[in-house]
Amino acid sequence: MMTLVSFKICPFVQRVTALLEAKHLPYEIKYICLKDKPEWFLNISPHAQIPILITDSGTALFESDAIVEYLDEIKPPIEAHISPEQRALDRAWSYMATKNYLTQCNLMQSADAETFEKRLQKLNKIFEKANNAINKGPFFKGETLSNVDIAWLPLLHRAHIILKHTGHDLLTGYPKVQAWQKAIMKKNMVQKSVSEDFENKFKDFYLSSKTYLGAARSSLKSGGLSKSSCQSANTSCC
Ligand SMILES: N[C@@H](CCC(=O)N[C@@H](CS)C(=O)NCC(=O)O)C(=O)O
Repeated sequence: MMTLVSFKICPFVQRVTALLEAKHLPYEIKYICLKDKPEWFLNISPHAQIPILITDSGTALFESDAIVEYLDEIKPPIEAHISPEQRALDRAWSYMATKNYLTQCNLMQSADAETFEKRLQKLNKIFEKANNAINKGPFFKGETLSNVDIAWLPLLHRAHIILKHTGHDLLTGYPKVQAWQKAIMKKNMVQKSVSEDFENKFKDFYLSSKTYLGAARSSLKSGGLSKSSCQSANTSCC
């Protein structure tokens, strides 16, 4: 069976697990601690990054883009009969999401309102592009789920958790993206693509007292956002 070397709150891992789930491919997960990377991992991961997918024949694949393309080679894409042009477009829209996973990680770690707003503007740019590109929905390209949905899933899932716990909607102003997020969140693969304790781990990391969003979370109960309660985040991005 394939093994995915993982870290619980990594969005690059989640895009791979979501695809494995969507394709019903069996796999096992091996979690590592990024702050104390084991020797065996450093030996197989050229960038010392996760995800790493160890194939059935024991080859260690790295870079989530390459892993996704490999999975599409061994089992047909979740959307059948895509032309080469359409596949290129799908990849380009997918890259737009994956290139901004860290933008969202940084945004969520912002320690104060000013930093948060500045970083949000960067993320807003891609949500605006997606909002303009979506036609009828419910998914990015219409009725059928595609690799583009899988690539954006970690961004939309994280925005959903933030809204739930802080009342802060990262997708405000982008109604088509909000509707798309709702459609994605209804899919079983979202929960299956993360560990059972994902939401708690996520909250501990991004919604702690050290972040602006964490302050929003605590003040949601007490009725208002207190900027002065923010402290600087000293953790590194996922
Ligand atoms: N381009 C890589 C990015 C993967 C990445 O940035 N992974 C992060 C975790 S989300 C990582 O392994 N960081 C190593 C570290 O924090 O030491 C991919 O698409 O797989």
